Amino acid sequence: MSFPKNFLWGGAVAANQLEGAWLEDGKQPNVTDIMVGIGTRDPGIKWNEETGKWEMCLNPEKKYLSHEGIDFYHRYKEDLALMAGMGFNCFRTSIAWGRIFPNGDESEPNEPGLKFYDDLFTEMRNLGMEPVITLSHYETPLHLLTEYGGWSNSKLIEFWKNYVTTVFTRYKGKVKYWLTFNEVNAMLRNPFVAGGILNITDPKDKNDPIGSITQEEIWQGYYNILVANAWTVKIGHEIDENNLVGNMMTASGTATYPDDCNPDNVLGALNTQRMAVFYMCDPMALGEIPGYVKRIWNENPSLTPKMDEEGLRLIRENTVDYIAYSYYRSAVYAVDANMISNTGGIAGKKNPYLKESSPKPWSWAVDPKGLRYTMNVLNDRYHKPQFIVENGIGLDENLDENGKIDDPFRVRYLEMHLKQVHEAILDGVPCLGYLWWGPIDVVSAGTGEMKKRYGFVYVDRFNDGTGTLERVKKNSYDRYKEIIESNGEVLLKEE
Ligand code: BGP
Repeated sequence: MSFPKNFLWGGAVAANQLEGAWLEDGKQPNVTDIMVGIGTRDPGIKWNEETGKWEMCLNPEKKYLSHEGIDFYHRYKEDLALMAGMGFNCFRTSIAWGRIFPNGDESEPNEPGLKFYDDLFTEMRNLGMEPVITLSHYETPLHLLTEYGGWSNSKLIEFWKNYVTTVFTRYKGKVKYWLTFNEVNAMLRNPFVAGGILNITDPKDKNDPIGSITQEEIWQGYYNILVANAWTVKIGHEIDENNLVGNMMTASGTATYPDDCNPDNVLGALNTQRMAVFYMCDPMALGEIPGYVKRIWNENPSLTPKMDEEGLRLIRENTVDYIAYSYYRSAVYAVDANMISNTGGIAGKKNPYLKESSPKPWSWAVDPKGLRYTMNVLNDRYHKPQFIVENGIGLDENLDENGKIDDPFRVRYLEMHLKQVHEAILDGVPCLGYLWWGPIDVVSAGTGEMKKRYGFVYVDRFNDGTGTLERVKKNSYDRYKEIIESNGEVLLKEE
């Protein structure tokens, strides 16, 4: 009754949310660098009538906290040591694509960027942590959007191939676990950030770059990303047969429950699961674009992407080695519910059976059993190893008068979810590991603030950009350490 031997325990972060140094050593902006919260529809670009192009134009009234992040770029040794102190045997972060190919379309990589990750991965390995590396965590170089229209343009597949070939070659032997595109299945609801798409030819509202993205562009981007994903698997295996290449889904939408047994609610819940998760995960994991996606195209022929035999064959023949995903909460579908979504996944109607949620204004429902459900559904469907690469809770926390943070709710959240992970493993789900999202406080993806803290380690930085950047262990730090040290046994014994 414990977790599997060699279970991967750790935490996950993303370059754009913690590195800072946003324009250092040759890096150029990526799509998230120009947003304060990817949930906003207000990216820092404007249409230039003279050039007929979108240009970066940051809003001077806004605080782009991610530009300095928590200064991980310069402090990663200290931070990784803190992670190793909890006993992490793996650590997930991303390569900021724009550190390697600043504009995305260069043919030669930027050596200082390559060196940074070389040193970072060496440090992880020295500390006994297996690197788990996301190739793009909402980090498409901005130039690829403003110049090419982003992923709706098939040229990006070539740029991407050059990028992944470069990093697979450079980090051969240092990195084994790779993830392609973070939460890329969010692209239907967030085509600018998750899809990396921009309408550069005929934006219908020049004050609304995101609203101007067309459905045609989104579906073309979907196909191009599927082809790029397949190329990544193929190239990854060719360069190093030990590489394991996974996709990365926001899987919260898998746990979409029908409000009741009304068949319309049951079918609606199924449709939500499909259009939130499976429409993207099926082709990546099974090699086939599902019939209900083709139906959308058949009924609206202009939405059918340009596809070719070679691309479809690649998709068929190069499915991912494992399914990686984030899970934050479940959702309830009802015909009349507003199925709102954000970085936590889909929400929908309030679930009366769930008593807890994260604090306002975020209010993400806490549903540990939803994780067990998700793991089982994904296993029944894909029969592939799974990797939970994000789970966690964001709380508004400040140091108390003794300079400490007591965070029992985070501990409970962690324990409740891990118990359900264990149940799912007993159910037969092959689970490679569990990574806590944001083991050190980082800038929130959805809202761009510091105030929403996930860490076992507190970082002294605030929404107004002030703070000493000092790191302080929260009380939860020692509990996660105990859990990891015992390979989960302390948790299970107490039942
Ligand atoms: C996921 C993202 C992460 C992350 C997390 C928490 O969607 O992959 O980047 O930040 O959600 O979301 P938030 O920071 O908005 O609370």
